[in-house]
This record gives sequence, C-alpha cells and structure tokens, in this order.
Amino acid sequence: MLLLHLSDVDEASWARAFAEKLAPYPVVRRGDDFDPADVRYIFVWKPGPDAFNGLTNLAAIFSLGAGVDALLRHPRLPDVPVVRFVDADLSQRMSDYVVAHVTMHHRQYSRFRADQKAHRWSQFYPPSAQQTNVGIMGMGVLGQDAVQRLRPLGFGLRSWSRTPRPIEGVTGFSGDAEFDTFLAKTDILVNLLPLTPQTAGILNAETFAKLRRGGLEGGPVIINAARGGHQKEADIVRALADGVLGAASLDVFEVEPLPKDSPLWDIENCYITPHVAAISSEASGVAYFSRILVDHEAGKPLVNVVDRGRGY
Ligand code: NDP
Ligand code: OXD
Repeated sequence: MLLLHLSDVDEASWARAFAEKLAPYPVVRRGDDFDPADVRYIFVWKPGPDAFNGLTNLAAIFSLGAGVDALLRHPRLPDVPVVRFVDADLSQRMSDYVVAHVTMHHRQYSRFRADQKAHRWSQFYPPSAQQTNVGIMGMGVLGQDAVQRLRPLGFGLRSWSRTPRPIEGVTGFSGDAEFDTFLAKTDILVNLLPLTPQTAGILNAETFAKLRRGGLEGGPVIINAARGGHQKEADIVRALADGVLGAASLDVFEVEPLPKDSPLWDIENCYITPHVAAISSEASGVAYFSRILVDHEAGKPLVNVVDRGRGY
C-alpha cells in the first residue's frame, strides 16, 4: 500500500493520479480507512509529527522534494531508505531560473533599470559572457544541469563540490581547502547545495568578501535557489548596502514565507521570488515514484536513496 502525506500541494489530485497509474495497487490518504501496518511506502512533503505513527512495515519513504533537509530533521523518521525526487523536468525548471538570473545580472539589469527610472541615457557596455565567471556551488543533479545550459551561452564556468566532479568546460574545485580559490575568480555565485550542517550559513559576509571584484560593474552577485538556511540575511542586507555585493537573487529564505517586515523586500537590487525556482510536477512525480515502487516490489533496488550520514 502507498500512503500519501502531502502538505501545501493538492494531495487529492496526486492520490488520484497515483491510483490510476498503480492500479490495482492500493493508494490511500490520511483520513482514509486503512490499517497502518499495510503501508509499505509513504510519499511525503512537509510531514506532520504523527506522519509515520503505526507504519510498522514501511519499506521506503518517498520525498516529493529534491531537498530532504527538513525531512531528515523529522523527530520520528523511521529507519528505512529515503528516496528523493530526481527528475529532468525539475532540473530544467531550476536551470530556467538560474539562466534567467545569471543573464539578467550579467547584462546589468539593476543599473539600466535605475537609469531608465531616472530618464538617464548612460551608455555602458557590459563585459561579454566569456569575460564573466559563473561559480556554481553544488555539482549534483541540478548543478550539472545548470552548467550544461550555461555553457552554450559562453560564460566562464566554475564549480565547487564536496568531492571532485570533473566536467568538460568547467573549472572544478572541491572541499573546504579549495573554496577560497573557487570564489576568487567568481563574479556570479550560484548556490545549488543541499542544506547540511556543513553548508548552513555559507552565504555570509566572509564568503561575499572573497568573490572577484572588478569583473561585474557594481560588484559580484549571489543567486540562492537552494535553501534559506544557506544564507545570512543580515549579511546580505549589509553587503548590498555597502557595495560588497552588486545584487542578489533569492528564491529561498531563513523564514518562509519571508516576513513582511524583512528589509530584503525593499532593496532595489535584491530580486525576490517565493520559493518557486523549481517545482516537482505531478505528472513527472507520479511517473517517477510509480516506477520506483513497481521496480522495488519486483525485487529491484531503490534509486536516488539519500545518504543519511552525509545529509543529502
Ligand atoms: P545533489 O545531492 O544531487 O547535489 C548536491 C551537490 O552539493 C553535490 O555536488 C555535492 O558534492 C555538493 N555538496 C554537498 N555538501 C557539500 C559540501 N559540504 N561542500 C561542497 N559541496 C557539497 O542535489 P540536487 O542538485 O538535486 O539539489 C540541490 C538542492 O537544491 C536541494 O538539496 C534542495 O535544497 C535545492 N532545491 C531547491 C528548489 C527550489 O525550488 N528552490 C527545488 C529543488 C531543489 P558531491 O558531488 O561531492 O556529493
Ligand atoms: C525541493 C524544493 O527541494 O522544492 O524540491 O525546494
């Protein structure tokens, strides 16, 4: 039996789609009449404290999110494999966000927007993409997709990961020892890391001060599409005010929804989106997890299982 426990999305619609795809395999939702001991798989997003109660025969947990940081912090998470969402459609959507914001900052959107508002004709030629370095933190599923899509645009590409991830056309760095060298020639810093104790707060004043200066007019730029826990918002506010950063694009926040009184809302060169960089679509999610469930019932191993020790 598959149990759905989803918050903030249309659980009924997902359940209908799973039931159709998996029939006659039983699919249930909270509130349905079923024996928790019959549940072999649970599909979750933002599970409540009681989500796993009574699930004594659970074989696996399926995570609607690609990021599992919150799930791994669940106080009653059963000791069974956690399978996260990995999907071409999700990667494409994230790369859409990354490419849009990288190209916007490269072409000095903030500057020309301000000139337009002031009716100011001020000819300034941004550097070519070849002269602009994009540094991506996290070279996993999403980071690798982003570099594939940025490469044809001509940007200099740099990556930083925990272990070496050699990719053609990308200057790779790994581990804490190479972090500063990675930052030193980065003009646009893109964060696609998972949130772990090692990566929490990595977007801070010290990091910003190590980015390349002189590459982009107005200062280097950060783009955070991973988790709010990666960023120190007070440091971002200060860095945008004193020119340590030229601009920031933020999709995620320390507290979500971003509180109405956050100073970030009113900063001209801070581009806020409400955690919408990429969404797991119902069609691809149902296809992906149904395949995994059917394969697993047929004795095949689970794929994209989270390493709990690493935290991602
Ligand atoms: P992956 O697990 O595929 O990749 C993670 C990458 O980060 C790997 O390259 C890994 O290194 C690297 N990494 C992990 N820890 C460290 C560290 N301490 N130092 C340096 N590098 C590190 O994740 P995905 O690409 O699938 O997703 C990344 C994150 O994006 C998710 O965890 C989620 O939080 C976020 N996300 C946000 C969305 C949004 O809408 N805003 C939507 C979807 C995801 P290595 O290669 O050596 O393992
Ligand atoms: C995810 C997200 O992790 O939407 O998939 O943030």
